[in-house]
Amino acid sequence: KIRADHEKALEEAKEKLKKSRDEIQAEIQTEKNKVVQELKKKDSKPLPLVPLPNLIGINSGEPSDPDIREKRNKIKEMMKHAWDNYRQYGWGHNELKPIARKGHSTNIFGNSQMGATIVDALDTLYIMGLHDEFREGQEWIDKNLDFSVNSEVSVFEVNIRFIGGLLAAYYLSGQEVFKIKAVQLAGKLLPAFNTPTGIPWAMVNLKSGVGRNWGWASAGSSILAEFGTLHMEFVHLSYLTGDPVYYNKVMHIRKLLQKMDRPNGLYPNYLNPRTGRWGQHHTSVGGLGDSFYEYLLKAWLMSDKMDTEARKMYDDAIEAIEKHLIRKSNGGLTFIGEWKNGHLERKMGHLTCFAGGMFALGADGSRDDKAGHYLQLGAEIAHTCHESYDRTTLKLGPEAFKFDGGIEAVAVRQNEKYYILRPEVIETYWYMWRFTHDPKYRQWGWEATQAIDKYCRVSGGFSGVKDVYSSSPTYDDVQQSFFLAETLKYLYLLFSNDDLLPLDNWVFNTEAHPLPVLH
Ligand code: DMJ
Repeated sequence: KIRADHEKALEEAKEKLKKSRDEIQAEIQTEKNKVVQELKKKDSKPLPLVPLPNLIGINSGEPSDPDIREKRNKIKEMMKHAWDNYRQYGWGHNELKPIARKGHSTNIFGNSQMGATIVDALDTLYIMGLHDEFREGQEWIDKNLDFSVNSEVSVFEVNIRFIGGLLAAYYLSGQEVFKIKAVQLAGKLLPAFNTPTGIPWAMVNLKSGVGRNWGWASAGSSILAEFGTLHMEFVHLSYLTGDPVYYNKVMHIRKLLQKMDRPNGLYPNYLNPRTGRWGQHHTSVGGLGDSFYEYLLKAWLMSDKMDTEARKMYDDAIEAIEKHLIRKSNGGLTFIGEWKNGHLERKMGHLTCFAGGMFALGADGSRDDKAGHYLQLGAEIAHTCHESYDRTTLKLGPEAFKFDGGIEAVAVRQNEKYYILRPEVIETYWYMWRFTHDPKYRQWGWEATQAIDKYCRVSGGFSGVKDVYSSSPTYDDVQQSFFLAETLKYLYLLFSNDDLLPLDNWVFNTEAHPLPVLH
């Protein structure tokens, strides 16, 4: 058979060589056109008509108190400043360098210009009523956002920022283009799940589908917060396409995790996708772990509280976290440390501060009716994180802060003193505000707004700062896309009425993109 195939191929080659150069080129072109047509057919396969979930609370949320209105307008003005400068100097690039006034990108977005800031900012623009800007973004996405690129991207980042951003823009505006793009992109991520265990690779090449893991991760592992932060978006993708493939992928991950032994009931941050074994026994509610816990809770909320399996996993996880990682400092500040090979590191990251909001959000429905306890825990974390801001010169929080000896909520290492426009502390203020209406959360949110405007604003946008303890900080010259997606959105919501995106009907993904509850 091999010989016969070989001879047939030789015959064909001989035939081809008899043709003129032009004829051969024309044939190649015809073949190419056929492939393009096929691809188009595949892409334009219409999505099924599904009933839209209950989209309640897409309104202006305008507060009646003139002082609150003024603060909210200020936040909207900051959004406009961030957007206009990106529009002028970084349009189409992933992010903006506000001082160099040019585009910026990092390896999480691969090597192509995917307009990360546009996609991440869309729903914030919409909520703030910046409709011209929203339309500009939509037009760019329609004409330019193309996923057939030879580029290796982070599966997690693309999921939370792009798929989450596109889905939220679709639900808010009803514009089909966002749904279509989200589904096209999701198809490009699926090859990342082709591993011996079904635990996806951290990165995938959008064109070839080849996946691999970060070189720095323990023993070739995938990261808990990455493969564990796909559920919300993937459930919506299955809902909108009628194709269970997305749902099956994330449920497979869940089932696999359920079967595994957990040291002290804690989930390690690292899991090897080839062997299915844990890597180093490090556990964190901050970087590398954070949104895995968040998505267990939100899976339950997004299912209209039907997904009790997810709720149970969340309850078990936070019980172990409370037992092993949460402590009170000598000065009475509650903090969440990190577990490293059998000992507790008394250090908390800015990223970990999101947990205050998570505890409050999960209070209702908690095991043994400990709602009061978890709301209190949320308030204590909010207080600690506020202290981490208040104890700096710029009144902006450091990346990580310690609780050791006499040190309380202060960064020690020089490389942990930066603030890169992160949202987590403000996110927690907003959730605490929604659940308690204690005015201190608006006050703390306003302090942060003023500090960002004073120390991070430059004429070309907003920049992170390298040292929050220095009175003359230097800039890192990056306007992160999550500043527009999350930080400014949470601030705006903090000064809006609660009937704008009520939490009974919307669940925010980990990049602050609201997705409706699927009743
Ligand atoms: C965001 O991209 C997301 O919130 C993610 O879950 C972790 N943190 C960054 C912003 O700090």
